[in-house]
Amino acid sequence: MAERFPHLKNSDPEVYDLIQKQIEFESTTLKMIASESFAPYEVMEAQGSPFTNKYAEGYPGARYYEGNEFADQIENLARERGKKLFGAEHINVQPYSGSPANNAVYRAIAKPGDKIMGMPVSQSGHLTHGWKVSFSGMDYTQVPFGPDPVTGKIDMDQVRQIALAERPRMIWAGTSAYTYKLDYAAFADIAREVDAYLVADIAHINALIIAGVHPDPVPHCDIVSSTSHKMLRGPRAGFILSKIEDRYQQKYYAESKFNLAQRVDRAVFPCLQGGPHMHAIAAMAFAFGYAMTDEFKEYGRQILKNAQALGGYLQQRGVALIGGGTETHILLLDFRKEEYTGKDVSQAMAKCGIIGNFNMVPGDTRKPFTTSGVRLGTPSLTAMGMKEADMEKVADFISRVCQAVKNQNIDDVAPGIRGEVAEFCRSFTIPGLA
Ligand code: DSN
Repeated sequence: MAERFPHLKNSDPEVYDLIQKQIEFESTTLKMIASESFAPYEVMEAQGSPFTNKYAEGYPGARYYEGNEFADQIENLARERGKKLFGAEHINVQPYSGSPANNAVYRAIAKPGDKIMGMPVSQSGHLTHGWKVSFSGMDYTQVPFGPDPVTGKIDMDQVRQIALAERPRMIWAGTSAYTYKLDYAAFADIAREVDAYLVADIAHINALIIAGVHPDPVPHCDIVSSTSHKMLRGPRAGFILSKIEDRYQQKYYAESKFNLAQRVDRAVFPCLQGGPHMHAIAAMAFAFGYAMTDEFKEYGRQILKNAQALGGYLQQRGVALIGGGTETHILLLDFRKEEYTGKDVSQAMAKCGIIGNFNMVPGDTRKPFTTSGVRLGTPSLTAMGMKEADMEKVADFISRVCQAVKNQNIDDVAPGIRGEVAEFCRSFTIPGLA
């Protein structure tokens, strides 16, 4: 295989060296951060293409710069593929990432000060769903809901009661550390009952939806936002799917001449962003095309199978899980009853080459910077080609780390486990790295 990054190697060995180190790191560790996977070469090639040079403020056919013949074509290709992939009426592919996409969602359907229902970060939600230190919690008033502290599952009756009492302008159906499927039909019934917009944030679970192993939010929601990286394996960017017409136009936007799709577009540009990242949009076009293949759908199904197999093997080895397993790509290891914390375990895992993150769990009494949980996901392992049987080995590594944390001898055992993990990883072909 031809040498990669030859120009960088010649002109900037310092940057080249760090890229090589990252490749070595990613090739020899178990990447189990639930929001990561492996982008294929094609995504990296498209992102490294001359589209990175192009200014294209505006939308296809209506740009504020000349020379956009091919930029228009690539953006239209991404839009057509994205709409087809998700069965959406409208798509905007310009958001720079997930948080800017969600910022645009607010601008399209809410006004500063409006009440919005979302899950706090400490209860499996996302920063942009109204968390106090994010723009979303500063500019809008979060009405929180969250999983039951005992079961770890959202109680839809409770969601309905809160919505009826608070009458929010919008409801976020989206999570970043949740192990159950979301019932979008039930969310939609509640939203309609209180005249709220329903927005699904599917950044974490889009491949599961594409693979048909998670309910599809598109028929039920006014807007669906997402990133195109994470398990979708595209560029680090965002996109927004929406209906064209606004079901609440008369109620909330009677004075506006713009429908819902137009308001989403105007919220992205010119309200929040300038020039779109055309290199990311080119990569998104590829990623949407790839996500329509049988190979990708099989990957989506296998993510779930691997997460469920891993959950089973971990519990056999005495590692407790929130909800006793998973219906998604995520496992939440539960250390609420232990003297050690989620942070202790995630740091110990990292010493052994198993990369996850410490995370609050439902009913957590510890602080966000220590936590009682560790969040793990299976997209990256699945992209490497791992199957259910491989999860036994992964569970074995993780349970040995937990035991070492308990025995307070992690520094003694870490080098040995680290070596075994690296050897195990080398037996797989890693997309985009091999
Ligand atoms: N920060 C991402 C995650 O890890 O879940 C979501 O944006």
